[in-house]
Amino acid sequence: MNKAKFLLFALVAMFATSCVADNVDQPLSMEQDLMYAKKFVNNSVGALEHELIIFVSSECVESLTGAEVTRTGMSEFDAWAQELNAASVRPVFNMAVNGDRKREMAMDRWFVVEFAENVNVVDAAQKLAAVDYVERIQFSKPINRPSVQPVVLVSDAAMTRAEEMPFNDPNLPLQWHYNNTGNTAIFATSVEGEDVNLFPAWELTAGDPNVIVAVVDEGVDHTHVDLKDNMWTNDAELNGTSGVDDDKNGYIDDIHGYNFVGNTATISWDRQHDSGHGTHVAGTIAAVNNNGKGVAGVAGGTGNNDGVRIMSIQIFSGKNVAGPSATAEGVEYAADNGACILQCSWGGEPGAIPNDNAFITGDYEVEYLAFKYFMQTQNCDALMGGLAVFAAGNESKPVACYPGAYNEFICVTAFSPDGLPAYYTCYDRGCNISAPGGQYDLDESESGCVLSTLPPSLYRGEAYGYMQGTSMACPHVSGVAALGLSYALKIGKTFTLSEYKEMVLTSVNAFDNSRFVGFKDSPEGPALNLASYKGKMGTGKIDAYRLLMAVRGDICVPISTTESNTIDFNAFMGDGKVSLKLCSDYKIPQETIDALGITYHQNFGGKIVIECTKSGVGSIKVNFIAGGTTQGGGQITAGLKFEKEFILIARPGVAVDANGQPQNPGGWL
Ligand SMILES: [Ca+2]
Ligand SMILES: [Ca+2]
Ligand SMILES: [Ca+2]
Repeated sequence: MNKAKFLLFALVAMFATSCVADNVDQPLSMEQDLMYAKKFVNNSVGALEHELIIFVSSECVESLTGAEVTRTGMSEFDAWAQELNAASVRPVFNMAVNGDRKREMAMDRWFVVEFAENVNVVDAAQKLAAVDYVERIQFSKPINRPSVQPVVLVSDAAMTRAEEMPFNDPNLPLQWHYNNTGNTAIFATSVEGEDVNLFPAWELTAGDPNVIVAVVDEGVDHTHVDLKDNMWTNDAELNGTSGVDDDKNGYIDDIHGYNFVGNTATISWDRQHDSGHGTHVAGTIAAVNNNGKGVAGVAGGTGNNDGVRIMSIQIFSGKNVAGPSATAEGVEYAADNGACILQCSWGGEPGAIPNDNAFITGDYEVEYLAFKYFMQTQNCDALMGGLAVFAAGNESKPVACYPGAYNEFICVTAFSPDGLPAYYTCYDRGCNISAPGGQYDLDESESGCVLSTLPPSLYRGEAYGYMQGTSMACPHVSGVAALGLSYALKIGKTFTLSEYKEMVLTSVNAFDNSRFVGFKDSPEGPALNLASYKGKMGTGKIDAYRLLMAVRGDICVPISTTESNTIDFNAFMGDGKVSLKLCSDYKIPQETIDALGITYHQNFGGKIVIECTKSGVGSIKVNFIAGGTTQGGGQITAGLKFEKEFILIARPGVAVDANGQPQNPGGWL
């Protein structure tokens, strides 16, 4: 039992004793105290004082649904509601949509009780715990909202040398996070290739409108010139009657999502204390590509209305945050209205709550149930479930924050343009994968941060700007995951959620451990001791092209542009221990030789040596022989010969083998 829980228990016991005289003839026994305490899902520290969330026995669902809070017909509950001046009781979840499946998950048994004014919620909960058919009570504790300070990109600062770029968005050359050329004007210690490897991926797909990503965040500026065409649109509402729930999904006039803070279809993004966080995150996933305007998004299409779609699930507004039941409702809405990826750049403080899954699934029961429902909902033909992606947190602690830390969500750490951990990123426990989150340079210049869309109405008409954070890394992973699903739709593949998570988590470039020595200076706070980050940033750095190759079923072989590579292709076949012989003949297309700047290649005793100079992707066809032998020139004397194509991904750094382990350079000699 942790300390917070213990304190609550002590408090509960005290209240139990003090209210005994009013309600029952006999003092409560120790057993009864324990029974009541067991009904509390979480502790009350920081809880909202105008609501409680309750889970009731199945027999009273009907009485509580649609009833006035003091006239449910259940006398104990009505008496309690009258005493506390409760204002309403309503179901948390929308049972009008997918009701059967929700009932199977007991989602119909969760209710929110709201009070007319603030009450002592511990007192209220304690009294409610005495009601038999109230089985569990969750204190309503809002999550922390992310704090960021964007730097606005003034419009005439846009780059003009976009002609060599795959798309014509004028600021795309500044988006190092998609294609890092090692430009030291962007970041003093920039390293080529430290990006999500987007350009070769875009040659295969740039999105699909059937993939809908729910941005759970501040409201997304759906009027933004570089976002509006990629907004999810509820056509029934768009063409429907104002004030009427035209599609009968339980929400009136919800055209691009819903505002779960204000419980209104009016999504907002420029209230006082808004930062544009939701709009920035949305732009990374799906700013409209190739429209000659602003920036590009990871899965923003090719300019032919073919980007993935953004649904705005607003849970932050100004200083206000949606409580747990409204957040749960938002996640449910995303599942019920077509989203297959949940983009969540927020969470609690790392270390403030124990990162143990029983705690998470137990103490945040109503939100967890909504996430579980989302993960079990199929909205995309390519994915049998829903993928939830979270930011790890910006407190530079060796632990991720909840909910990202939970083992069914993908939790994202951040690296900077030098390919090293960003100075603020959380790491280690609960962290699964890394992506560019950017950072201010030592001279505090901002171009090493992530460039995306901002609401112009919040920034005096400027529509683009820089932000740094794991919040900015997270949408790179959601965006790449959305791109992978777009490609899967294109080539007709379908994956289970588990398969797809594995593919995302392993479609990475390894961190170069040889660089994790000494200290990295940061523009704020203490220098990073790099050794403590070694192997703790997640599986590696997300690579869009690799994910597309994984979707296709092709094997990627990482090679170094700075060291000689001695590649044992056998290690990439089967479990790496298959008895195969590599034939001496192999083919590297001229295209690949040019793209990677290959200066040397040769077969030496069953391994192929490749030396190259440029970051990029290419391919090689090698021949294996099963159960036979070869003579010189690749002639088979026995056995079965087959050809296999591998994808080569060239990046600077240590040459690694199939397991991401450093090779022994020169070992073939
Ligand atoms: Ca509606
Ligand atoms: Ca309507
Ligand atoms: Ca654009």
